[in-house]
Amino acid sequence: MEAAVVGRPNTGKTLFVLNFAAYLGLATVAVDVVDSDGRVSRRQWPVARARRQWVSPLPHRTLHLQRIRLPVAAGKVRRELVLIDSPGVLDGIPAAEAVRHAMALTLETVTHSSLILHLVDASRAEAAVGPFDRELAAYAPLVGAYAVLANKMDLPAAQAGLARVRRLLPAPVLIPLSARTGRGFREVKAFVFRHWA
Ligand SMILES: Nc1nc2c(ncn2[C@@H]2O[C@H](COP(=O)(O)OP(=O)(O)OP(=O)(O)O)[C@@H](O)[C@H]2O)c(=O)[nH]1
Ligand SMILES: [Mg+2]
Repeated sequence: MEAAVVGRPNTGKTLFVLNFAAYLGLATVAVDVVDSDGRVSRRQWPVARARRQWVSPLPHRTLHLQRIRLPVAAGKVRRELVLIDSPGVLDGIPAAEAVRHAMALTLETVTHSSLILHLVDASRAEAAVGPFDRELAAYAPLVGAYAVLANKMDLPAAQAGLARVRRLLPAPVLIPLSARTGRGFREVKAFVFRHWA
């Protein structure tokens, strides 16, 4: 089962994926990094190291698709969940070619994903939702199971942002989340299991 984790830059996609892996009990993550020519390199890293390396306050930290493989147990059955951490998508077209290319990878991923987790940064309050978010909210339910994750709920401004997300994004499922504290992870896991394909 594959789930795409998408959103604007800096919304917390990478921190969510890594901390969700830790929540599922993993100390080490196996990550397939897909480069721009489609070549895949496998890395096996402690979660803490991956966090230091891949999570950044600067936007456009993730420029490749990173497939994080997570073994999950459902009763006696062991299954694999692959979370696809994707480059953030801007509202406009950026000048830097590497960023444009990375954004295209994300858009292509969305078109063939059976499960889409859409992160927004609720702590940006009035700016929590942008044009890309609205487009994605209109399109994603046509291609797969879809949930909006309103992230950074541990920050004070996020309450206002959450209200705005509720008002502006017509998502069937909205989960308040903190990739930092783990709030909402249980609900995300239940959502993924409900839609296991
Ligand atoms: N307080 C708080 N900070 C968060 C949370 N999630 C992410 N951050 C911070 O937000 C910044 C961006 O996090 P990333 O996980 O790198 O964001 P991203 O969406 O992967 O960014 P790109 O790869 O550039 O698209 C980092 O400084 C994180 O520590 C959260 O739930 N709460
Ligand atoms: Mg990232």
